[in-house]
Amino acid sequence: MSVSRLSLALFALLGTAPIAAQAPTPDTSVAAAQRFLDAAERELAIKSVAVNRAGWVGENFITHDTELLNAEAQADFAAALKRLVDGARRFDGAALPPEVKRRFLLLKLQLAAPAPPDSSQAAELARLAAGLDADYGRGTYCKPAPGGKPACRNLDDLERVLADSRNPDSLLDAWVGWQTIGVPMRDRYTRFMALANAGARAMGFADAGAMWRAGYDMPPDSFVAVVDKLWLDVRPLYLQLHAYVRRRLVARYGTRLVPPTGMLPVQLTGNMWGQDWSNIADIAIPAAAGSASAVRGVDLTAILKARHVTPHDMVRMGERFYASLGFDSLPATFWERSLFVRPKDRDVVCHASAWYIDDPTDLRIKMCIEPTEDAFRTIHHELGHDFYFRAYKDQPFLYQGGADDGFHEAIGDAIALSVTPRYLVQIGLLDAEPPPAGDTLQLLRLALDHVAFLPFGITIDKWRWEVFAGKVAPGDYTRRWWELRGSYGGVMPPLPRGPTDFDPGAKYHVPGNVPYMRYFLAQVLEFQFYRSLCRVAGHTGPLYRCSFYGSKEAGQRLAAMLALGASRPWPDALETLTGQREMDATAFLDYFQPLMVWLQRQNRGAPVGW
Ligand code: X8Z
Ligand code: ZN
Repeated sequence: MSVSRLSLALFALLGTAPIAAQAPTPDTSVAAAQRFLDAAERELAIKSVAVNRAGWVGENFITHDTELLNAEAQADFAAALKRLVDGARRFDGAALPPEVKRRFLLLKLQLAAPAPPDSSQAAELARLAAGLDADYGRGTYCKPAPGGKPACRNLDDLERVLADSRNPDSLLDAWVGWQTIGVPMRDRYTRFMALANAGARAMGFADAGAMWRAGYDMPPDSFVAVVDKLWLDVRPLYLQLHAYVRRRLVARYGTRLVPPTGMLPVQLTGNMWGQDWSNIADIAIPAAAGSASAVRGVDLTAILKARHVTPHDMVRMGERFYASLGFDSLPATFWERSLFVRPKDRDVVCHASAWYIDDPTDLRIKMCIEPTEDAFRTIHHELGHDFYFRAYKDQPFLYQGGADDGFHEAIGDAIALSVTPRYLVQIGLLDAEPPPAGDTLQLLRLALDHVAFLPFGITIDKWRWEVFAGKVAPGDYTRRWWELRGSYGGVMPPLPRGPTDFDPGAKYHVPGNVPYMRYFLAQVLEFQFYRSLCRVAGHTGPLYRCSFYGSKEAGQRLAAMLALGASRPWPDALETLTGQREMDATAFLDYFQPLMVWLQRQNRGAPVGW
């Protein structure tokens, strides 16, 4: 039902005669607001299925046509949403209960890039969004081969070099090569942002970044203060890890490549973006005298490779974890429709994602799975999204979301923290649990992922918020990107970057327009969730040894929070699971406490910071 027909019907119900030349007073009662929202939800629920299907096909079979079909579906949804948000304006200032106001806010926040008022600009925005996303998926780095066809490598190939090669020239080449995919995106991204900003402004937000910050049940300034405080709480641990890893890199590559008191060259971190250093565990955890392999932590990647565990097996293992908590197993369609392996014959966006296409059960993941620990954890991450989708599927449409987006990202990661050595023994991937003497280096392995991620997690949207706010000119995008990567994380590019480079475009969430602060929040929240679930499961002893695998009690507690979806402000959801109403980093810091002590000892007398 269209909004104009709805308001006409309401007017007829009231039965008052219009006064000539005077606009009728709209009904802004609570009941009218609820009816409006119910109708909006019905319309959006239908339209969202088309968006999901087009999005799935657009990312899974990248062609000229699927890109346009994706853009059309997005534009159609965005136009409907715009009409609804405009219609909702008549309730501005009406005395409405908080839960109704919350639904109106959630309505405005449905799209990360809302349509601008001008319809041709709205179509342009949808095309730019679909095009940038597809271009990321198509991205390859081709090098002229002497006398032959250029040799092209996709992101998987280049990421493998970053993870496995220890040859500085190969690392530099792979890193610089991948950044080239960003260059042609810069001007389109600039235009994309201007149009998204126009959409956000039409809804009363200062810009799209301000709109993103409005989704956290607190005044936007307070949200920024909470984020900054969390970062300051975990920063000392990061500084210790950074200093330690820098010394290990100096030992490996020498001071010509690694400045002993400076920043880490990103191409030496084992990861394209320097966001996860677990691929250089071999460098960080040397086979020095006294550290027998049994105390050097479990190398899950080596195990998965040695045992020839297939991508399908890895997903089954993830599913079994959730089933052990009491969740229903995944439907047959999940196995039929998901993508687990990069297809050889077509372009796809391989960046891992989880999908809920339509009611009641069409859940999927899309991932190009390699036999690595990183992928194993990411599978649990993606399944966390799917089990969350299913848990809140009976909520009204606007409440079909995480308590906030950080919650959505944290669920599967909290589960993955239960992938402990003991759990690997339980599921038959490891023959025997390593002795307690191995705990610290096992923690170091995890810190190379979780602790290293923190400054990266915060910087992406610190950058985007500034860019959306118009504080950075296009010629300075990449300069500012690295300034923030440097000041928060002490990570630097291997070569000077120029004004036409667009390194942010080489990170999926920028062309994909996925807000990123969610991952920083998730990094903190997942430890809060995990600590509570461990307590419910009756765990005693050091937190990092806990696995709540098989605990139906933990499963019930988790399910109760998931089922709330976005129906309550996030502090209520957090309280349901943890008894706390605030995000705090104590669980994170408790978990890594023994490592902090060890790192401080290792770093004694050595430079810390940059
Ligand atoms: O994008 C993701 C997930 C999909 S929601 C794989 N993550 C961030 C990233 O890869 O940059 C998970 C960790 C951070
Ligand atoms: Zn995710």
